[in-house]
Amino acid sequence: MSTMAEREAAEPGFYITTPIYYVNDKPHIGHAYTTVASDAFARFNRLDGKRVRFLTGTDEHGQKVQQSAEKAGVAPQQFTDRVSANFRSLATLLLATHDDFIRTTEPRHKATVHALWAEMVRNGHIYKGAYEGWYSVRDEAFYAEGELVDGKAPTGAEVAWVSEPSYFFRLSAFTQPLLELYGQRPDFIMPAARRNEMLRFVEGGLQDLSISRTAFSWGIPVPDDEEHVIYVWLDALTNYLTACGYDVADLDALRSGAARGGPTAVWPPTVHIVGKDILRFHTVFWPAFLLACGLEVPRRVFAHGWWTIQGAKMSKSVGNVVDPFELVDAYGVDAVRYFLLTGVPFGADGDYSRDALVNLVNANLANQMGNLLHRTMMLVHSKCDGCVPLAGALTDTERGLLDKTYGLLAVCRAHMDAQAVHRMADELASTVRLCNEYIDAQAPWSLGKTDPARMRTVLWTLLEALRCIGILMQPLTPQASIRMLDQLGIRPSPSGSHAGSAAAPVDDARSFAAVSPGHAVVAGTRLPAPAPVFPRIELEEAPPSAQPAAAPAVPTQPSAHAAADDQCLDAIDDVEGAVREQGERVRALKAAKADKAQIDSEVAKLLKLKGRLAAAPAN
Ligand code: ME8
Repeated sequence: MSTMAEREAAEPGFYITTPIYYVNDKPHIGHAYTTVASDAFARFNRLDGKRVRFLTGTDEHGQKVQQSAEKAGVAPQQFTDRVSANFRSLATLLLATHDDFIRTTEPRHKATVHALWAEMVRNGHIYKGAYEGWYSVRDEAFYAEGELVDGKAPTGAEVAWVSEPSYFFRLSAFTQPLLELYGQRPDFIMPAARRNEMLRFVEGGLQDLSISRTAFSWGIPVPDDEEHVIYVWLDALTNYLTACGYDVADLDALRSGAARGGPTAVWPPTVHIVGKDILRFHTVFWPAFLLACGLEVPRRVFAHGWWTIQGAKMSKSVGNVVDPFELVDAYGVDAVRYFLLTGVPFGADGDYSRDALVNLVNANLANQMGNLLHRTMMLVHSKCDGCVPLAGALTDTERGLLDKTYGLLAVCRAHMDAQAVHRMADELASTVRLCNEYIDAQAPWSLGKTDPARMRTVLWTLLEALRCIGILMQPLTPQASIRMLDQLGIRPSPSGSHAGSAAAPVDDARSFAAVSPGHAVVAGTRLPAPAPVFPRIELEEAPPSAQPAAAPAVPTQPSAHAAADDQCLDAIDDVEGAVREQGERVRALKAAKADKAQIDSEVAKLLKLKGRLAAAPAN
């Protein structure tokens, strides 16, 4: 077994960040989305043995925040303290395993911003002039005349004419270096469509960037010129450096790579996860600032898509903002995480609806995963005294199922390396479906009487597949996965921690290294009594949020599942045979004391089939 120090030397660090959120307003599901996705990547890599550093936090300076504080009638610091605490609570509620929560009003951050500024001045990249042009406070962004659409920012935000003295960053000098960067590193910006957008933007040529404001005071002052506050995006982007503990004294070490062996040892970031709205700041300004200081640029910036409500942007004035606190309260954290992570392909836009959430969670978690676990556990308790049974010889069927299950880790890793978390979830869901087909085909409830040895082999195989699936589900549904692994008797080693720790629990029975035959479930292990792990969501009358109740579902698996079920029923020619089969399925589920919701759903299908039989014309 390797020591921690050996592992640190051998393993590259994995440094992942969310944007730091503006504290002008309370969090909504868009913020929850980025945090949950980043957490899934952080958890995955931690469980996969990497030294992970996961950073989130709040962006607290700038005109927008100052105006919000004025509107609330409180001092900016008091205001930011209050709103930042909401974002911190949200991260905790979502079970985010961040190692650090940075606030840009902290002294450590001011030191790093000043260090970066001084370095840019030293390298001749900053000069003083005057800015005349359009500025959007909502976007905290400057816009060229040609970018405006109907007198507004391309984002739809209001703009105002600004004319003030300003420091400038020589962004124009970085047009070529940035194009070279994009050319040499095709996966620096992902997804590819976003990369092309940025490429076109930079190919158009870059203007120097105004990096200070004088119209308000809520910001980090420019060193030696306190009339100016530093542009909030230069301030904000620097948070990724601040959190590594670097300040002015460390820049040289960071540049030469000498800091690599130090305790932080994380620069450059592996991936910045951002929404597509802030891609330009992260893939044009940020790498240019870093190049200007001779620092390494991040390895990747991944822009995910945008959640809308019935196709519209969430906005308080429309009253369609989905509150993540209410959502978690209504459905539980695992359901919310699972929906956000798998409801739409990561990178694409999605339309939020409560029905889509409920359908997806009920189809994939309650009906498939929960039911498989519950049926297996019930049988182990009723037929094997609650102990892992001893497997006999495995047939090709068992070997095929288990090979696929052990192979999941490599497949999921490839998906997660490309931030395709939805694909990882699909892989797990399709393996669960295979397991359900296997249990239906093998019918271990009947084997108990006819061939108990074979029944034990089938149940052992299911427990083993569930063990691997439970381990791999942890990044998606951490709380339910703990309950699932507890049920399966998979104990974490006392030193293995999965939350908020850079330490990689590689020797843990719940880490990904355990997704292998060498860690298989052991016959004779006593298992706890079965208990529901993935509860079914029953729709209440009122939606939990001020959102339209009848929003169309995103094109997700649940509706596809429901439709597929209906289609199957409609396409049956031999209705009588189907009624018989369905009756047997219901009896088997009852015998296995399966989940009530699952029995009800199968009974509903039976009734539907009987209805069709009754309605069929007599020959
Ligand atoms: O831009 N759909 O902060 P911000 C998906 N402070 N994601 C959404 C979303 C939606 N409808 N709405 C918000 C800022 N997000 C800056 C960042 S980083 C150095 C500074 C998510 O509070 C998404 O990640 O406006 C988006 O990029 C981010 O919240 C914007 O948060």
